[in-house]
Amino acid sequence: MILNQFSLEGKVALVTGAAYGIGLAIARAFAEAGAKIVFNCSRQETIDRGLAAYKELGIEAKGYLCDVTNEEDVKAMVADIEKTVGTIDILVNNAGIIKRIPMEEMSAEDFRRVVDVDLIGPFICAKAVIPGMIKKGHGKIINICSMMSELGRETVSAYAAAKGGLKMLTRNICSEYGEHNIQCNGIGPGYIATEQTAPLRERQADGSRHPFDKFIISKTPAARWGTPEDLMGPAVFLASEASNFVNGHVLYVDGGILAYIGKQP
Ligand code: NAP
Ligand code: GCO
Repeated sequence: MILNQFSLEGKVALVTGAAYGIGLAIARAFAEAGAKIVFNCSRQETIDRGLAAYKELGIEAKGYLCDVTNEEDVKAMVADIEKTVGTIDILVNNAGIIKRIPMEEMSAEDFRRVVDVDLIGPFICAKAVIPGMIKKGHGKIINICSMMSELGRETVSAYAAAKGGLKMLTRNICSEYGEHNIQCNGIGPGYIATEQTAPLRERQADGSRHPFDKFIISKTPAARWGTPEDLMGPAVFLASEASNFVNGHVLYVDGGILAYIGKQP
């Protein structure tokens, strides 16, 4: 039965940064497909917020206080998960930050921090889970990329560099570990209504829509912002056996932005 291929029954899924936003939606989808959920954030208050959200949803999730840029902490977290929950079958590198600063005003420290979280963090997390996946004979790694894995725009130089690198890290993990039945793919969300993009959608003083909000609507064939829920189905597909021969691919879930020149003003 083809639908059985989409089941995550009995799988252990680690979704980084999954206290709210895109990560919470993906973890919720995995739980509904049968997976056990583990997540981590870098602040205790976010962990607490996430645990309350999962409880509200009736999902038993385990939360870890762990900054994805801290390799020792990530290794300790993965070891504890393997001991107390089980070997990780699915890793979603979702945790991420953005700094919107014109390049000539951005410090190297700011640039480095964004790359640290958005690119080095996924490397550290993938490196920590791969040995268990090899032993188990299978694994799924999903890297949350971005429109900025393909396009640039003003003020997001660090983020675009990191997300472009994350696309290539995705392809390299595919290349290096495909023979161990590990599939590594990316999801490239379009513009999604979360806390991260809230500043781009803020109502203006006169009550009108933010100029960037109007811009994105004109650049999206779907003529709307995406929601975290739009990512649930694609994530289950890439986490399940239904995608066992899909590897090194970035699936853009963008309402058609990358295909569209944009509506004439
Ligand atoms: P968000 O609302 O800002 O949530 C980010 C999550 O990551 C939070 O739970 C945050 O918790 C956690 N996090 C941040 N730094 C961390 C670190 N160093 N270690 C561990 N956890 C960390 O983001 P979102 O909009 O849901 O986006 C999630 C992912 O999708 C990001 O990778 C983002 O780049 C990507 N994305 C977003 C969009 C969009 O339009 N929203 C589009 C494309 C791609 P703490 O702060 O407590 O650590
Ligand atoms: C921005 C936005 C985008 C989205 C997303 C688009 O400032 O341009 O934050 O970068 O977060 O990455 O796919």
